[in-house]
Amino acid sequence: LLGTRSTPTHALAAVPVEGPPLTVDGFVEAFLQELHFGQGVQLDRSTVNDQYLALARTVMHYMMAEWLETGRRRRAEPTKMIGYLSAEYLLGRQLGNALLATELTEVAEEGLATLGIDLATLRSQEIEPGLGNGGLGRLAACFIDSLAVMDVPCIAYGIRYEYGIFRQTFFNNRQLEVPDNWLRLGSPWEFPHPERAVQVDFGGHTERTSDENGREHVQWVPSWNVQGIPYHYMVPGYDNKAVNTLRLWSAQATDAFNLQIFNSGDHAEAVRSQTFAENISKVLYPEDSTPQGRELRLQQQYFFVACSLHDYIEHTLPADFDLRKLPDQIIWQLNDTHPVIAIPELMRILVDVKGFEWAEAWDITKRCFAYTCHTLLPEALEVWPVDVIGRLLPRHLEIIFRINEDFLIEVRERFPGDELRVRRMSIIAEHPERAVRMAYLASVAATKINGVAALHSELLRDKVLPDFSEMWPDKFTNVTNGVTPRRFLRLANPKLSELITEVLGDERWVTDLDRLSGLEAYADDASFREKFRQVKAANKTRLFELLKRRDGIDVAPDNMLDVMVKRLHEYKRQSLKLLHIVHLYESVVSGRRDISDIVPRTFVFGAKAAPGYHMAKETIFLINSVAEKINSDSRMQGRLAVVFPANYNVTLAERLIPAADLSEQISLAGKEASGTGNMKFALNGALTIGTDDGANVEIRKLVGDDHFFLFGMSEPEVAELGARGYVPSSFYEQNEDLRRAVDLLGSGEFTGSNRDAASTVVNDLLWNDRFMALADFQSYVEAQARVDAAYADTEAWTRSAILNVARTGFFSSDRSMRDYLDRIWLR
Ligand code: GPK
Repeated sequence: LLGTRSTPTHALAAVPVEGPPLTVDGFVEAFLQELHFGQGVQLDRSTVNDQYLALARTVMHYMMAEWLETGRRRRAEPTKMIGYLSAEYLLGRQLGNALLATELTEVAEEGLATLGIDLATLRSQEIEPGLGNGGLGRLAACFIDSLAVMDVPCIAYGIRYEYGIFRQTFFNNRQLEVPDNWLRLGSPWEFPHPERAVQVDFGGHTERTSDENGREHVQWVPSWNVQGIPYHYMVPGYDNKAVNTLRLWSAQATDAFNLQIFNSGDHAEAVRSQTFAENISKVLYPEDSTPQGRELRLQQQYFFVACSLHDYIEHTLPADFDLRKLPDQIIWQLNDTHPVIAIPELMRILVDVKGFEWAEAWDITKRCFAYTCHTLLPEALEVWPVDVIGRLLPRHLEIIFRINEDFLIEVRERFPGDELRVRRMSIIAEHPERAVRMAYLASVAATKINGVAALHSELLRDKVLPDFSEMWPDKFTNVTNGVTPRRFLRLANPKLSELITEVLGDERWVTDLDRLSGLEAYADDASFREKFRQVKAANKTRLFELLKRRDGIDVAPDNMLDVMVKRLHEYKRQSLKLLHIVHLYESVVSGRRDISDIVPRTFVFGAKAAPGYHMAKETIFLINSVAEKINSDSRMQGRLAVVFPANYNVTLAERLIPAADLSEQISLAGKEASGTGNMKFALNGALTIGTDDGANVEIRKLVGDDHFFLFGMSEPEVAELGARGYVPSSFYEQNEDLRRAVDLLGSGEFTGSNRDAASTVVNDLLWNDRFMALADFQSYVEAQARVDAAYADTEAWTRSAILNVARTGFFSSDRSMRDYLDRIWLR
């Protein structure tokens, strides 16, 4: 492979690079250059897409100068850096953030206007790169934003999926999945570096030889390979001239492999092998919180991890680097178990390729990795069958076995005679089939293991990995998740941002979110509350215009906006929300309650279901069916409405969250690792109705009980009810409201008198209800009544909303990054 290291032209001093001038004229000139010479089109003939691509490239010129300078500055003073390994980055649209980072928003707006172009139109032309499923992928995107803002050296590594998370549409109230061809109109934010391609091997077998000292050498003889082409994305800071790198790998057939087959005359086979190789980065697995044990997924995982380690060791470190010092130079942060195969890969590189003794290699490896767990559902912990790994990565399997052997010796030394414990802790599970427990492999190798919220980290220690925390208590720590204030406050809510800046006096809060506490005092200022309400009202109008344009949905302007947006999963309990809605509807149509007694509400859902998750898809069908019925019932007009815009994504979140009054965070306690949507809502002045779960616990503690609607069982109560034996039907029998709601839902009332269509969900609630929706129903309905009462007092509600904003600065992902630096990365 050519040109893998930069050419040694040390004689040529680096020339300072400057972007175009930061003036309207300078910007317009740069933009027209891009239009003419990048897009090859004159302004009068250009399409919106031409203009969008030219604009993106223009903004990139400004960022590029800072990116090059950041690289130069960092090379001059090398410090330990972060290698963030994540199979997902749910980035959202790039343009708005890039304009913000380069301080070009006004200049671009003005400059484009002189050409008769509307910036907002170009912004809506961008297709967001949906290279992630939900919370985990979005968290990675927030984290790399914060690291750039804090000028911490980080290379984020991942996969450049050709198709991201599917586009959701509804047909007859059911979810249909459409492939997300996000690259089809061009992708201006990336630039490929084919000359830095990395070869990745798969399959084959291993061979052993001994040298004259009797030392054994293992050679992996792979049977096929692909190459990874890096695509670079710039990750700009804010007001600090720092730009980090996101490096995403795209799979291609290796030329040698292709040509050999092609020359042999089998053109069809050559094409087939190319397709086969390219399949590796073809599509994002749409599962969330469930492991999908497909071989292709393991190929994806090893593919990006092997590319990334190679890229760092062979291309980023100096040529003569002493690998014994590797832990001083880098820490690889494993975003869940998806990249855990990096651990045996580093061992393979050190032992087989670089000639290290096993013990020394292990000592190095153990100091290079840290592991973040994002779940509490046991079925979501990744496990790979031994024969799948053996077939795909035979050498890695041997290495994993050896790591396990040494580890179990350590366990036996620490706990003599405790063979039960040895079996429990083994990286290799024996039942139901021999398989590698990736979370255990990560736990054995990692310097630190962290959960993503205080409660989650506690449960991780005590319930998910108790044996490991007993063995290595100091490995375990917590870092509560956070969200980037740039995208989710400054960009998504410009009106609130302006108001905040007005009263705080400057924009320092954007990078120092604790400053929001300065708003506390204004909660008691009636004129400020009035302004705050105007912002919320304007955000609602903006959202409703979008929903009208995007989905043809009409929303009553004055209702309380009650929002539940997140992936569809049983543990998140969209069905509990649905039961509440049906309960309200039923109590009115049965005449037990007058519609005028209900505070007018619009319920908003946004949720994608994994294509193979039957119960989740049936729940979507049921929500849409209930919405259809309620919205067409004249008695409900302007009083109760349910809207479910299709294809909830980052772009829609940015419009929805700033408009919300009430944030629904209603998972069963002990199941939601953290949640991050909950933080975004609070920061934008929505009040939360929620269980004592995930980061809700910390949100409530910070905003105070008076400004948070808590309901439901606590985690210990859930555990206790589970231990006693949970019988959902007994709750159904003992609660008339619940019984009526469940009966109506199951009656066919909402599903065209087709009972079967509702029965999957209803029967599960009655006879299984793993996540105890029926047990929490009464408490939920009571909390919703408290919401109604609170909302009726406009001034008090506004005060609470302001206090939510003022008290949640803690949830900035900048703070999360500081915690990682202090507790895990130890720089
Ligand atoms: C957790 F296990 C997983 C997963 O596969 N995907 C995913 O998005 C989420 N998550 C958790 O469910 C959230 O509670 C959490 O806030 C988020 O990861 C980020 O940590």
